[in-house]
Amino acid sequence: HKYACRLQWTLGAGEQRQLRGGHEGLDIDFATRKIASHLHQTKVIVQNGDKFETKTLSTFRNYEVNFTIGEEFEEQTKGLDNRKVKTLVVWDGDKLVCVQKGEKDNRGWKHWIEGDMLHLEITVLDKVCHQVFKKASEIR
Ligand code: 1AG
Repeated sequence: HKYACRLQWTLGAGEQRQLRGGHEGLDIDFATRKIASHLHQTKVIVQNGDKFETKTLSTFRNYEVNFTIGEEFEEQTKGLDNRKVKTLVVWDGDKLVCVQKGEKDNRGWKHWIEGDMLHLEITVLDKVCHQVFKKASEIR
């Protein structure tokens, strides 16, 4: 984890396994849920030591969040559910684990890599969404 690298990954529709209700758990309206659940997303992660810049890109909306491992910060989930949360990201072994404290309990995500695949598990309340991204490119 100690080197600088830029990784880009793509998520195709159908590679997202959702135990139904993740969007509902965040109070996302029906129309937005319909669009969001069929999106192809691209995840761009730039790591420089403990610092991460992440971008989630799609034709519908983009979401960017930057963080430093072990440093809590205020995250505004602009364009997602538009809430304010206190976010902390740490390493748990080879998993990047994020806890988002706020109005919604048990909220956060985990990232890990298996071969050419980037996994993302997003949780809110008792809902879990598992996304699997394929590696698109790597530039060092
Ligand atoms: C995230 O990734 C979430 C990134 O923090 C967005 C992925 C899924 C959507 C999450 C919640 C649903 C809320 C609103 C739906 C509306 C629009 C969907 C737009 C999706 C593309 C941006 C964790 C980590 C970030 O990778 O570093």
